[in-house]
Amino acid sequence: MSQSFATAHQRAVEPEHHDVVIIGAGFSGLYMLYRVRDVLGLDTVVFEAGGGLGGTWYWNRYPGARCDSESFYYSYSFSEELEQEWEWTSKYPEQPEILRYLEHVADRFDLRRDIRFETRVEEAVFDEKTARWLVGTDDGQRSSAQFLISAVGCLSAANVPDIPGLDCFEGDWYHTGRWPHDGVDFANKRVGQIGTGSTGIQAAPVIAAQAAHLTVFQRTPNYSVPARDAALTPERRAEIKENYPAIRKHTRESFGGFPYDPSSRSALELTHDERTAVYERLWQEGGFKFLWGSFYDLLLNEEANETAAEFIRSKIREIVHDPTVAETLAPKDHPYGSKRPPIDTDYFETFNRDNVTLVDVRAEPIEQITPTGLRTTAGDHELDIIVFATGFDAMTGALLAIDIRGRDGLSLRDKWADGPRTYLGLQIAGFPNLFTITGPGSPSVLSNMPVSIEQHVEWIGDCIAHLRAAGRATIEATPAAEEAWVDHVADLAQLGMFSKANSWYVGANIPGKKRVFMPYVGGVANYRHRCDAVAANAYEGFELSG
Ligand code: FAD
Ligand code: N01
Repeated sequence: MSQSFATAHQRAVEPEHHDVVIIGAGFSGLYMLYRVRDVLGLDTVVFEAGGGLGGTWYWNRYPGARCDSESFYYSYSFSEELEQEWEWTSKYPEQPEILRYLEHVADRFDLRRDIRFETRVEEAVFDEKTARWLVGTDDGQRSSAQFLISAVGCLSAANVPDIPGLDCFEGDWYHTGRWPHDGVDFANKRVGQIGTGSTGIQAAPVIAAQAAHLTVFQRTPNYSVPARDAALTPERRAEIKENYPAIRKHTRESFGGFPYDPSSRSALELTHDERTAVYERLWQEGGFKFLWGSFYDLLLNEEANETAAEFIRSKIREIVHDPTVAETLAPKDHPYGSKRPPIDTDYFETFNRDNVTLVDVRAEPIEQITPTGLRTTAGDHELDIIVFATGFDAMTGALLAIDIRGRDGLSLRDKWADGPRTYLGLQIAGFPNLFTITGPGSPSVLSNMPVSIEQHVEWIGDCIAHLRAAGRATIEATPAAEEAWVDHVADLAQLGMFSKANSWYVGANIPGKKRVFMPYVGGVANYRHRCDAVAANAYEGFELSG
């Protein structure tokens, strides 16, 4: 028996008993709590490692942090009253506003009383005799529950790369996903930023405007399209509120959870000039419509994709004055959209500033951090502050940080050693009554996430209600259903552009992580229908017992 399994059983304290334990109090955990406590009437507790609620929006307080789904659909749809009373100020609100929204949700539905903050779940063991989960937290407590629901987030386990010398750095360093609550003063500082993903692209323009000097260390250049944020006028807000039922229906029945109709045209059926006119219009409009609303085949056909990729490169060359810097910023080694595409506010323009330097760490790799800065193979960069915009151990990192043991002491870490295996991204064979909101094998990070989160929460809530009504104690994915789903997810991933990049979708950003494409590429609407059909068909692929 493993050390951890023994530890959970041997903790001296008597466990608290609940119907449901939820791990995490972000978008997912908050709605899950509402659903099982207020709709189903179950005794529920949420454990949250952070000092407050909000998940992503609690932790990511870096300069420039904001959403890139538009606020009117980057929000919950489950309460009409909530929808009608909340006023978003802009298309892409900044982190404080999104956090305020989630705090409002928690207050409105009186959620805080069942959330234990600053409480990290360290282990969870399924006790076969009682068919209950035994959950151990870092405050030494243990809890038992019939159902264990993971709402730990796909992008919550911060990744600080193991660069030699960080311990000896005499300046300050920060990871964007663990940003200090009272901010960072960049005035008169020489700042180094490692990373040019969505986060780095949001942070660099804001840091550059405050710091004495910003050096951006880029490993992979990124395709980015302007966000063109704008305030929402009272008329626009009224129009959105009036149309909410249709907007929400649209998002649920769409491919990516966005309320836009995908284009029915191929990029290859237009002349070069006609196509460029489409790209130009969407570039001026800004946001994700460039990807979703231009041509249907950008993520399906490499030649079509290249037309969009080349358009973005041409824009980078137009914006950035120094041709060498522009060429370094222009991505050429992966298709557009094969890595999570960012949108930005003045990212490429930032490299025209006198106080900004771009360092290509593929040409001159980082060797080490020194007491006074960062050394690449080409020389030393003196720095007062290092910002790690280096992303997350995505999709599996937060879940596997917990020692989870299913039937016969089976460890989830062992089970997933060669990549995550789930049925529908919702359950794992060998781990009865454990549900994973936005788990690997579901659309999750390939969608506007609140749509996928709500779908999972509602499916799980309905499933628990079904079990209780039917007098069943457990539900568990069968190994055969899991196997078939894993194969299906992998087959779909081969079809488009996604397998053509070293992205965090495949775990390529974490040294040693098995490369497996983790999200489900089949789209939000298909996926929803599949989950609904499984439930309607007596939970096909699951075994219900007890
Ligand atoms: P999270 O918000 O990550 O919450 C998980 C919570 O679980 C965290 O608070 C964490 O502390 C807690 N937790 C984890 N492990 C434990 C443990 N062992 N014990 C206790 N607590 C634990 N998505 C979009 O669709 N559109 C966007 O515009 C968008 N913008 C984003 C911007 C940023 C900067 C980032 C990082 C992500 C963004 N995302 C966006 C993705 C975003 O993560 C989701 O939209 C959503 O917020 C996820 O909610 P969640 O509750 O599932 O997870
Ligand atoms: O993380 P990332 P992120 N040496 O992994 C580089 C969501 N999000 O925090 O590409 C040098 O994308 C790494 O290089 P490479 C969104 O889903 C949304 O930016 O691996 N560089 C890359 O440039 C997003 O996709 C918003 O070669 C290293 C960067 O660090 C997800 O969160 C805003 C390195 C990491 O990019 C993660 O985004 C922010 C090393 N050792 C985030 N290790 C919205 O606006 C890593 N890098 C919605």
